[in-house]
Amino acid sequence: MEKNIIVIGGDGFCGWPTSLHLSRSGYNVTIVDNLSRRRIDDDLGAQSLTPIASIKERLTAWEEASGHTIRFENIDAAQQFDALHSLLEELKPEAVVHFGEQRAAPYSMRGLTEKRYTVDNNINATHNLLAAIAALRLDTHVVHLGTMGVYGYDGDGLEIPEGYQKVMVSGDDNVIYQREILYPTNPGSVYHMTKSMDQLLFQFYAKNDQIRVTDLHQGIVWGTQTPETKLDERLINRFDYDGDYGTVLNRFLVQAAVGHPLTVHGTGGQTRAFIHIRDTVRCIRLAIENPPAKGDRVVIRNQMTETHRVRDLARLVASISGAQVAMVENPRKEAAENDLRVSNASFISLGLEPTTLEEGLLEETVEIAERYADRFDSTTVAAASIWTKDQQAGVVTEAALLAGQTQPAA
Ligand code: NAD
Ligand code: USQ
Repeated sequence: MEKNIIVIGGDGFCGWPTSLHLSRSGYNVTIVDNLSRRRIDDDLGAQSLTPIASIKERLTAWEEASGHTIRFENIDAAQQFDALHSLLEELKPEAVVHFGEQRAAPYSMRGLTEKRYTVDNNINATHNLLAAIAALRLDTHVVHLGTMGVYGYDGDGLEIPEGYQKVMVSGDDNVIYQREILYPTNPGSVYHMTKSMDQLLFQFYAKNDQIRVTDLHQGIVWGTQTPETKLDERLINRFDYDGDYGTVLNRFLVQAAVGHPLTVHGTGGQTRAFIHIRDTVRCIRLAIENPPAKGDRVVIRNQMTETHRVRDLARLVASISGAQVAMVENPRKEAAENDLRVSNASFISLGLEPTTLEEGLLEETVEIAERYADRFDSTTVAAASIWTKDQQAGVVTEAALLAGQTQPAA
């Protein structure tokens, strides 16, 4: 009999290709999604560069292309506890992959409504899932998509471990005590803060109810397609490029394709971790296949393959495309320059073979950014969500273009 898997947030950028990959790998997949992300797109007046089909069309296309069926349940995991509880009771899933959160840092800093929504939605969704599994006494493995951003970005070169840190504490009796603690969190937005809070929920339920949890601290996902989403045009994945949901590399690629200057925030000295969407879906399958034992502490794996400095990415994209670079105001409150070294030993030891930027960049430029360039809407590009009143929106100006011509050395 096929094993049941629930994918919460299975209509989203990471969740959709993951659902297809798991379905093709022989799991019986049920997507839970309240389609909130599609509604937020409408509210923001921003649409995916790629034309994404409705969830109904997507599921029909998948059945036609692969012969597999995926069930869909429109449930709000944060608000509809009873429906979530009933589904878990019915399916008794082997694993629940939890992507169902508001995931944009800029959106979470947009205003009071968005801050409160992000906290309510993300914390409630995670807690509802854990509380339901505990109440039903299921042996379900929870695989959660967390973020590298919980560690913070004021790094000075110390390698970030996978979730835990050994520390020595000097007691008032002058004895040195050893502890292994969650790596101290240092979130840079309300969104990243919710992921830090999720960690405590997992720690508690793993200890109290022996729920098996894997928390994946994922870097910025780039790329669009996976082997499964390429099977039919109606299966195409979303590609966000607007000021709130567009992530840096995807934004630079489409900006280059349409002749818009590349919007580097501040000095572009921010170093971040990246992973291609194809590797995201593989990592999630690897995580499902390598669960912790009942009673184990939460397994934390860093899900990233490369680190890059933002201005180096801009330089790389500009050198391929001839795009101009603009050093715009940084709308975020973040370190202007940081180093980042991260251990990803856990996935490499499980057999992950990373897709590098070098291999994937051209495909992404030609097959996505250039192909769908006519759908680009320049009015959604500026990053307008500011972290505090001291920051300014990331708008392209003459001064920003001039600064782009005289960038600091690599
Ligand atoms: P996304 O916005 O494309 O997808 C999230 C999906 O979850 C959407 O379809 C949305 O409708 C759904 N959802 C949100 N709240 C829900 C709720 N209460 N009930 C049911 N469904 C709900 O985001 P994504 O890029 O696919 O990210 C998925 C997860 O991965 C997020 O938790 C995010 O924090 C994490 N992550 C993403 C990235 C990235 O670069 N995209 C990087 C690291 C971690
Ligand atoms: N940036 C620019 N120019 C742009 C857009 C962004 O310079 O046009 C800069 C930002 O200021 C930031 C860096 O690029 O320093 C990364 O920003 P991002 O929007 O690409 O990524 P981020 O806000 O960190 O969030 C994304 C996902 C989030 C996930 C996170 C992983 O939206 O869900 O958790 O990546 S991580 O960054 O590792 O925490």
